Amino acid sequence: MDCIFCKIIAGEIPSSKVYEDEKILAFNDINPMAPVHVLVIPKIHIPSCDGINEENSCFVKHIFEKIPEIAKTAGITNGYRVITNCGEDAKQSVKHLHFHILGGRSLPENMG
Ligand code: DGP
Repeated sequence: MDCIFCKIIAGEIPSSKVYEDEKILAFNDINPMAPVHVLVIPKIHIPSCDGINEENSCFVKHIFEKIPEIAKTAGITNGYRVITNCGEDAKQSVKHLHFHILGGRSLPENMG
């Protein structure tokens, strides 16, 4: 499958890893929008939020259970924002479900 995040999971493309376990991987975004900008992805290919279902939602549950630990590991101490872009209007560019964790400074109020 020609998916850049599946290639990162497989180790075919290098990444700056923040956290990994059997279900998920967290790594630094290549184009950071904040001092801390981590992406958290499931280790199975789910194209976007639209692809979440009863069979795979355990990966999403696990991501949210681990986000506080990942944010702390990444150095965030004073709050953070979690964002996922889904589809055209949201400008989703990588078609593998991912959650952005943004922090490390006071973030703008306007989200679009
Ligand atoms: P989105 O626009 O929500 O689909 O965000 C995709 C993000 O993925 C974007 O912030 C840049 C990041 N990204 C794309 N390719 C790579 C890559 O090869 N390595 C890393 N670390 N991040 C990537």
